Amino acid sequence: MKINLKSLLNPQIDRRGFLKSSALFSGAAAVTAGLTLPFKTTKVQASTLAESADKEKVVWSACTVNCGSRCPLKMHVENGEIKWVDTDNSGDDNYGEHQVRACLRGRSMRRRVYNPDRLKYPMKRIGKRGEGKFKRISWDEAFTDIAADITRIKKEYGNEAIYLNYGTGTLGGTVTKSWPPGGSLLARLMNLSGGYLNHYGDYSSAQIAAGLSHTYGGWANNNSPSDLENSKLIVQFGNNPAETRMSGGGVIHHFMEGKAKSNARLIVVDPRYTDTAGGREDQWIPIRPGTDTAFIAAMAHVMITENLVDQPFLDKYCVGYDEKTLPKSAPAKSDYKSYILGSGEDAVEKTPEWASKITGIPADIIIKAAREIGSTKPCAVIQGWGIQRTANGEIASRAVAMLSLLTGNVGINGGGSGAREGGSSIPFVRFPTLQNPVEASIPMFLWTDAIVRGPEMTAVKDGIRGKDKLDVPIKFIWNYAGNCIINQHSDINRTHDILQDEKACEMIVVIDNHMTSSAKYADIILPDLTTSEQSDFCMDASAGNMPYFIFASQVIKPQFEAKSIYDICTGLAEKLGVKEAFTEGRDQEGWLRHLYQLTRAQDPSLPEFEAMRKQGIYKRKVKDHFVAYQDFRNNPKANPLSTPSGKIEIYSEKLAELAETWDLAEDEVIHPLPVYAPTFEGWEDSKQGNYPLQLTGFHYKSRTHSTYGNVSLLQDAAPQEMWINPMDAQGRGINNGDLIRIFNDRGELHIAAKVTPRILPGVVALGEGAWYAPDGQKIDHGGCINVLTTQRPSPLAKGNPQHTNLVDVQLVNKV
Ligand SMILES: Nc1nc2c(c(=O)[nH]1)N[C@H]1C(S)=C(S)[C@@H](COP(=O)(O)OP(=O)(O)OC[C@H]3O[C@@H](n4cnc5c(=O)[nH]c(N)nc54)[C@H](O)[C@@H]3O)O[C@H]1N2
Ligand SMILES: Nc1nc2c(c(=O)[nH]1)N[C@H]1C(S)=C(S)[C@@H](COP(=O)(O)OP(=O)(O)OC[C@H]3O[C@@H](n4cnc5c(=O)[nH]c(N)nc54)[C@H](O)[C@@H]3O)O[C@H]1N2
Ligand code: SF4
Ligand SMILES: [Mo]
Repeated sequence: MKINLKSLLNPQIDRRGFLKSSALFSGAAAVTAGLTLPFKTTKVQASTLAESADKEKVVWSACTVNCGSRCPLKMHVENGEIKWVDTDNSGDDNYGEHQVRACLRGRSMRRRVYNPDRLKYPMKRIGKRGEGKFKRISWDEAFTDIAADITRIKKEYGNEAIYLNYGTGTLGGTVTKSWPPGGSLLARLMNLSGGYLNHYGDYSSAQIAAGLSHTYGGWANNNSPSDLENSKLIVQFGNNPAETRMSGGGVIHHFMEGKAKSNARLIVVDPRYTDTAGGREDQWIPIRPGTDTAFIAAMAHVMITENLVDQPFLDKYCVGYDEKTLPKSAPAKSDYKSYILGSGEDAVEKTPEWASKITGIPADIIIKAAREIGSTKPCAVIQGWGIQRTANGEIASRAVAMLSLLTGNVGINGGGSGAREGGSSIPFVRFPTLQNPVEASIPMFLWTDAIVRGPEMTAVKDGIRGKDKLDVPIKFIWNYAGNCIINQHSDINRTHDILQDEKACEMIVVIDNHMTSSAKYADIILPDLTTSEQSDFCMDASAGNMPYFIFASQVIKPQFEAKSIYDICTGLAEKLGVKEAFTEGRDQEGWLRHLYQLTRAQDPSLPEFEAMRKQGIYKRKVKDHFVAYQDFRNNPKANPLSTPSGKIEIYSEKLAELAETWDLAEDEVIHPLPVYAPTFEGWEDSKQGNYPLQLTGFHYKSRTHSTYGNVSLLQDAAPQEMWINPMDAQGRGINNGDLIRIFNDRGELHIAAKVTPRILPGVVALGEGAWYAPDGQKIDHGGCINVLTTQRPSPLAKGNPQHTNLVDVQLVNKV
């Protein structure tokens, strides 16, 4: 079988070109793709995996990046060097016990381990922040300097000035786990040394976590994707698992298997024709970014006026659908139905014609979709996180759930809640990181603000938690396995300016494998081991109904002078006088054995430690699909939700209270109902200012954020380019492949254009995570979207609206 690599990574719109997911992820497909990658076709049985004295040995490792999946890698080693990489090919591959096959990124791990960008030694900055000029220092000097700085900053400002920045590069590890910050070894180290300023929320899901939690109480769950085998209709909002949940263990595999069994129809709502649509969809509904709430309101209008709503469900389980179930504190006519029918406060009827103008979706399509969703049961409504990584993402996330509520699909097989896919996992005892004595916590997105104006930041204006306001600005940043100092945080040029002031944030320590753009802003760089150079337990991420975990064993010796995070923290603990408390007398292997022993004590059916090391991956078949809120559905009195009312809150009293008490700008909306509200840099704004195009971002198969971004083979297979509709391109004289400039008041980048009808006119799109490559004139040539994004946070979560941007585009050069 000969498969073209480009077709693997770029499934065609054409149904004939459609590839089944198992082919996409099959080892055979990748190894015969005619790559120059070090892939081979040799089959290695699990039983032969034991370390042997032979020239070649095969060791189980893993890919632990934050892509929403988690994959075992089988590293083929000769004379201490990784020669090639393959993946899980054990068992008979029946669905439910299927092979967890890595995607092409994981399979190129060798190219990250031996990358020319690899950090080799501890280094100290000698140029300006960002210049990338460093000198080599010893580990002892690095530890001594860092410990001295921690001690000084603690004394001058207190522990609240020491911040653990967001970083998800090793999210999947146990010892190496980099996020949440409180789960990392740095947290353990700092907690033994007086604590640190924490953050809450994440760049992934801040808005949905803050928004949809008011509907369902706590983190909103959804059915496992395997349960799609019971669905008749699937509606995906801003969700692209074919790129964002790749691999044999990921959501896309369960999604494909489930859909194949049920033959459910599929509607994809997205400004882009995604790879998930890619021939699988029955209908693609392109939509203007940030306008889903209007589309949903209009569908609600159709469902209400055509009697398609599940009134008994809404009466029994929900608060505030109509006036009957409004809480006492709510004003008259403040229910959802009144809002839709135009008898509420704004007196606007949310008709399909009204929504059509806002969303760009023709009214007849809105009507047809509403009828289909309203009359096809069970219907699974699922949202990705693209829709909520926007300026009003909190509200948008709540709006999507309305479709599941209006149709009574919550808590049943084949239905769902409208949240992101759920799944099951195997409970695993985590590294104990101890209690943080510092109670203050900031929204993760506002760390740059906390450097500039920390003491001005309050609970009601900036969402500070744990106290009413911050007392000190951030003075020290730990940045472990993260590229959010620059590449992944919004408005790179603003961040650059903030970090130029060495009296503001006084110390930045970056712990990474590669010389990233963030590392270039470090005062001290510490080179970490890759997963291949150490042992760790690695947990699955979104595993449908087949949870698993991986024992990644050390494959090769540490490269250069790199040290593991465990040894780095131990070295620092010694300087800070807390070594014994930190290690408890164990080394990394000792901790792995200890944590696994505790895990096995709670679940003796798990294999023993050495057996686990040998078999690499442990999978568990779960018979039943996970159905979110099933207990609540079956008996709401006995199993109330954790919302204030115990019910599903369409009208949230808590949000009404926050809307009253929080300090908001005029154009910021917190509302008890999921109402449509225009936002800054939204579609309405595009009609007024200098920037007529909405720029939306997406997570790209070429990389996991920025990780793997320096593997040239992957860059070639799925190049960085900006999507633009032929209508927008024509007016600007742009043809496919031409070099263009994308710009707004915050920045400018130059990149090739992909002229394609796969995107709605008026909207352009760029994959996030490309490596920032400035030319000294503030123009980026790497295609890093964050030179264009804003640091203005969303109203409720104070989260990153990184998919909400206005830009213009011009031709630079013809190809
Ligand atoms: N504009 C825009 N920006 C975005 C997003 C967007 O959609 N649009 N998405 C946001 C989201 S959802 C997220 S989660 C963030 C992700 O942002 P980050 O968490 O910063 O993710 P990465 O860019 O992958 O950076 C991970 C870093 O970890 C390093 N790393 C990998 N493996 C190891 C290891 O073993 N040890 C160490 N020490 N380091 C390692 C990598 O080299 C890399 O520098 O980006 C956010 N930024
Ligand atoms: N290959 C790969 N996989 C990844 C990652 C990666 O970087 N690379 N990152 C991982 C991480 S940390 C995360 S958080 C997830 C991110 O997962 P998501 O947030 O779900 O992924 P995105 O690609 O940002 O957004 C999904 C889709 O939303 C669409 N979209 C954007 N704005 C709107 C809107 O207003 N309305 C609608 N209806 N659609 C909209 C985008 O076009 C995109 O196709 O992916 C994970 N998986
Ligand atoms: S990037 Fe994700 S899907 Fe690809 S190999 Fe790594 S864990 Fe698996
Ligand atoms: Mo994320």
